[in-house]
Amino acid sequence: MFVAALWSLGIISACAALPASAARRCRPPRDPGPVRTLDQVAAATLAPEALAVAGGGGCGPGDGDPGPGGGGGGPAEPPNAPPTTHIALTPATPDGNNSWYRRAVKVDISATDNGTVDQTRCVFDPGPGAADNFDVMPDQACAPSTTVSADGEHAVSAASVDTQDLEEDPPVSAVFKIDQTPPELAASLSKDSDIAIGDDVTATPNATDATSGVASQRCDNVDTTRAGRNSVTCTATDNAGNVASASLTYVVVDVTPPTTTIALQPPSPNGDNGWYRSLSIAVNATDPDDPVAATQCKVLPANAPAPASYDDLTPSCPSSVADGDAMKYYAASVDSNGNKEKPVATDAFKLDSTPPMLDPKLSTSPLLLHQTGARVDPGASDATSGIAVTGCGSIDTSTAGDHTVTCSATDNAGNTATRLIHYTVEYQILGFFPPVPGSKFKTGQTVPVKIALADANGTRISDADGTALASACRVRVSVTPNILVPQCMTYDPVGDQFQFNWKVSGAGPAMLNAIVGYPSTNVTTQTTLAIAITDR
Ligand SMILES: [Ca+2]
Ligand SMILES: [Ca+2]
Ligand SMILES: [Ca+2]
Ligand SMILES: [Ca+2]
Repeated sequence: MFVAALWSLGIISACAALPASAARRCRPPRDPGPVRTLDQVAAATLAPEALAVAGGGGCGPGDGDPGPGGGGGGPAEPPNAPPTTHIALTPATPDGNNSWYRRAVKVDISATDNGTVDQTRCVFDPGPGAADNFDVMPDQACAPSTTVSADGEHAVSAASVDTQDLEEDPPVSAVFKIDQTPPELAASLSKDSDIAIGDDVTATPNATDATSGVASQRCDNVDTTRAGRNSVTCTATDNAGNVASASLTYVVVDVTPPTTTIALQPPSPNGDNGWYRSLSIAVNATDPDDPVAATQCKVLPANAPAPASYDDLTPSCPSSVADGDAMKYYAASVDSNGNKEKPVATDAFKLDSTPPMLDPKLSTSPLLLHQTGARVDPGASDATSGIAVTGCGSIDTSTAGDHTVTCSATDNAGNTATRLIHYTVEYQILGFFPPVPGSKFKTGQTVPVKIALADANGTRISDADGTALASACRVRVSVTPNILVPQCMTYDPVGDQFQFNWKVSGAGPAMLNAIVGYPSTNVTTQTTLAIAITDR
């Protein structure tokens, strides 16, 4: 300004004394025009048209050309003014957040002048002092259009000179910043191996951004509710608004085996002494994570070694089991992910569903009419819980013939068996009476065969009974072998005896038989005598 003012005032007339660079800025005008006062120069300096983008001044205002107020007579030539350089950015406003561009920026540099622009210089991202004025900028014409695509904060400065060597000062400048690069994610999990179902696992994005910095970052929740391969997505946004996302894969492992339950039905023993008399067993398995693949079971005596795990069992889980004392039912399951239950579930029971066996036997055989002291042994046995109570009804010998008695037994589980048996109260046969004992039997002779029936005490039966038995042919005689088929004997109420007159036949040794039969039974009472039959 001082130098320019001196020119205007004619105090110095040339730039010969100045350095070469300054000489270009300050070459004297072709037509210096009238001399102006300092006040006039100051007024020109403040004129609006003299202000460039980033201010005016320098040598420009008042350089040689007459100012508005200058000149004496005649029309005034407008004063020369330095060029005005324009920097236009495209897009005009940043498309990202926080004044960041998220794309390349086109920088258009142009200049206007009241005369003719001689040269426009520019410098991108200048170092310190490299854009202070036109002269320090690279001595080459600035490209009208430059596209800047590198991430980072950028500055561009430009200034022009007109053909009259009037330089724009200070230069115009613009700043802008570009971030086209999304953040980088290095997502991590709080637990990245052996993740079990239900584990509390979080994902962290660990985002970084070299240019504009990370504005926000987050990860979705890590789902550990199911076994298997899964993924979680993390996202980050930089301050320019670039978004990055990353997916993190993880594997959730099912480490929980199924739980098997054994349900006895009924739930508590339905017999005596802690015994079940009937039992069904329901086995059920559940798994909190995945399907139950299989269940295995085994039934063993309680004192047998317990199976340790699923593999020690067998594929069948019966709902009914065999009788046994002190049994244990074992069950265990495996899930679809291969987790085997251990230890195995177990429940203990003792089962006797089988009534006792009865095999009654008379203490006395044969059993005679009016015999005393006779009884029946029930012959009870029980293989599982054992006999608790057993017994039979009393034996009735008051009448001859078929009778029944009932025996029963109860095992320790409460199972009861009864059995009705038949027994026959028999007559005692007295005889053979004379003449049969010691006789010789000759063919063709007639021999009276005589017997009597009595009770256990030897008391003969009543005539009424004897007559009835005879009429029913209950008392018979036979000679074996094949000599005399059984023949009805008659009753003699006077002698209280039965008789059959046998006309002897056959020859050789034979057996004489007296046979008493009873209604409703095949039981007979017999007495026999060995005889010898001769021809004469
Ligand atoms: Ca000009
Ligand atoms: Ca970025
Ligand atoms: Ca499971
Ligand atoms: Ca039993």
